[in-house]
This record gives sequence, structure tokens and C-alpha cells, in this order.
Amino acid sequence: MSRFDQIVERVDAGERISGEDALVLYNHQDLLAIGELAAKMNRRQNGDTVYFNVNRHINYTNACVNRCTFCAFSKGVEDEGCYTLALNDILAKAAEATAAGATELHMVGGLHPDLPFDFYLEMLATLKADNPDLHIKAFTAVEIDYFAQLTGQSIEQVLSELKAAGLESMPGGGAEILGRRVRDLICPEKISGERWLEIIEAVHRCGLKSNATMLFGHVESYEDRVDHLDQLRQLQDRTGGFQAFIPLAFQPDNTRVPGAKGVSGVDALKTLAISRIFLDNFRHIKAYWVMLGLKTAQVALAFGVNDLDGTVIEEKIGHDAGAESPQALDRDQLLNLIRIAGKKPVERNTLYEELRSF
Ligand code: V47
Ligand code: SF4
Repeated sequence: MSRFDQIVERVDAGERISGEDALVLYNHQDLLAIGELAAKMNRRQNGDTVYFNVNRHINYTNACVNRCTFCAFSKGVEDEGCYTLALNDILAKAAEATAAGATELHMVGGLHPDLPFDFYLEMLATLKADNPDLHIKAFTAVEIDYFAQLTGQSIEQVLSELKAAGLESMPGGGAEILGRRVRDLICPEKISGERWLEIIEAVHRCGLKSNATMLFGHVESYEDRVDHLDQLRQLQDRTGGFQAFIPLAFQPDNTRVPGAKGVSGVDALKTLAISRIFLDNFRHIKAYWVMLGLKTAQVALAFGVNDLDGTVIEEKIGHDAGAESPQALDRDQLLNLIRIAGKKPVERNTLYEELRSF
């Protein structure tokens, strides 16, 4: 029996696959067979349901003291195009989102050299006061570490103040590839992979859910990707605090990663499928259409993906790096994408409570 068939047999028996098995899958040429295995695992957990949510992204500032080589979004404070939104502008964007029926704000930004921690606390508190029903999913572990440095407080204290001001969960950014070799090449100033995991563990301990991402398609090897997945799976075994895993396909324009070409459709689908098979303790694998493109994101629904993010409305990080996807989708466009893939669309809130079936 081939290594691939042995893996299928073990997955069918409900067994967990190893890192070595995941590498066998990466090196296997039969994309459809990998997809079918992932689809089978997904069907067991989620049936034909594909979740989507109605959300809005707000990137309050692109000023950043770091210079990650893959990031076309960040600017120095003196650079042309550097911006920081005034609180009133942020409130206006949130009011638009509420009026459009959004249930979630997704908010991340650069590490601004001058904004005090109070800016973020006030932002959360006023947003929540104006929009009590809008769930605020905000900040990466990288920003949480920065707030701790700014204030001299512990991670736990920072999280507790953000939570009291209105933070309800966290997105999965800043993980990139967790291993040191790759981080030294693409984001040497960013917190280490160990620190990212330590902060997310504290996030889960304080009762907040988060997501996890993986930025792929730059300088990393398959081994680096599998090591990343393995570290996430181990943390999830300890905390159960991750909701969704989101592989982010690297967009190369305006970036400074030497030799990186971006991600092929085959690589994107393989990576989504292998994530589903390897991360047996993650209920949700999310296709982020902004980075994948709409067509690949739709086909991903046959490769183990059960979640399509989202209406988005205004996206900067991927589009500054040349993403060719639209800026926004409306509810009907999401419904259509899911239905044409033969799946059952269900609108969810941030915590995966079902709001509406169609
Ligand atoms: O951490 C930066 C990535 C992330 C590029 O949790 C890039 O629901 C591709 O984390 N090409 C932020 N990716 C986005 C993010 C996210 C997005 C959607 C949903 C959720 C969620 C999280 O974007 C950063 C970084 O990994 N990124 N530059 C680029 N050129
Ligand atoms: Fe700054 Fe985040 Fe961009 Fe890195 S990825 S330069 S930390 S905004």
C-alpha cells in the first residue's frame, strides 16, 4: 500500500496524521485525492454547511515601527501615504457597518510610534457605546506585545484592560511562519514565533477566542509550513481557544521579499486541504477570498474549507500588495458563490452562532 493510501486509511479510522504524513501529502501529485480526503473530514464535522459573516475591516493606522519585508501596507510616519484615522472617522465607518447589517468589526493596524495605549481603549469604548451589537474582533498578538512594551504592563493586564473596554475576540494575524529561520528572513523585527504562541495562550486563558493564520508562498519550505501547523495544533490541544485557521496566500507587489512569486492555485488548494486534514482540532478552515481570489476561494469549498470570509468592505493589506480581488462582497454575492459550489450557506456571528440559513 502506498504512503498516501496508508494516510487515507488512518484518517478514515479517525487517527491524527503526523508532520511526516503532512509532508507526504505536500509531495503527493494527486491534488483531487488530497482534496477528497479533506472534504471527507470536513463533511464529518460540518456537513454541507459553509459559514460566512457580514463584517467590516477597519485599519486605523498604517504607521508602523516594523518593516516586515512582505508588508506593502506599513509606512514610516514621515512617508507619503502614512495615515492614522481620527476617532470620528472610525466611528463613521462603524456606523456604516451597523447600518449595512454587519455583525463584526475586524480591526488591526501597524505599530504606531506615538499613539498612546489610551487611544485604543477609547476607540473600543466609544465604538461599543455606539454599536452595542457589533462584535469587536481586533489586534494581533504583535500589537498586544507592543501595548505591553508601551505601558510597561504585563500581557494579562493589557488584555484585561482591552477586554473591559470592549474587545471580544482576536483575529489570527502576525503568525506568518512561526519558525525562526523564516522570521529572520522576512520579519526580523517582529516578535518571535514563541512569543506569538505565548501571547495567544494568554488570550485564550483570559477567555477570548482567536483565529490563527499562516502567510505562505514566500521563502518558506513545506517543512516550515508543517512545523507551523504542528505548533498551532499543539497549542489548540492545550487551550481549545482557536476558532478558525486561515492560510493567507502571499501577494508580492510592492514588497521586498527577494524572489517570491506568489501562490499558484494548486499550492493554495493543497495548503487549505492539508490544513483541514492536519488540524483535526480546528473546527473551521477559512478561505479568505481577498488573498486567494474569488475563484480559488470558491473551489476551496470542495477542498475541506467550511468558512468564507466575509463582506470585508474596505481591505488594505492585500490590496496594497497587489491583490486583484474586489474590495468588498455583499451578502448576495457570498450566497451565490457558496450555492454554486453546491453547499448550504449559513450566516454566522463571530463566535460561530448561526444567525440565518438560506
Ligand atoms: O498578519 C501582510 C498578512 C495579515 C501580506 O483572523 C499579507 O479572521 C498576503 O491576519 N500578502 C493580516 N498577506 C490579515 C489577517 C486576517 C485576514 C482575514 C481574516 C483574519 C481573521 C485575519 O496579513 C498579517 C500578514 O500575515 N499579510 N502582508 C501580503 N503581502
Ligand atoms: Fe508592521 Fe504588521 Fe506590516 Fe509587519 S506586517 S510591517 S508589524 S503592519
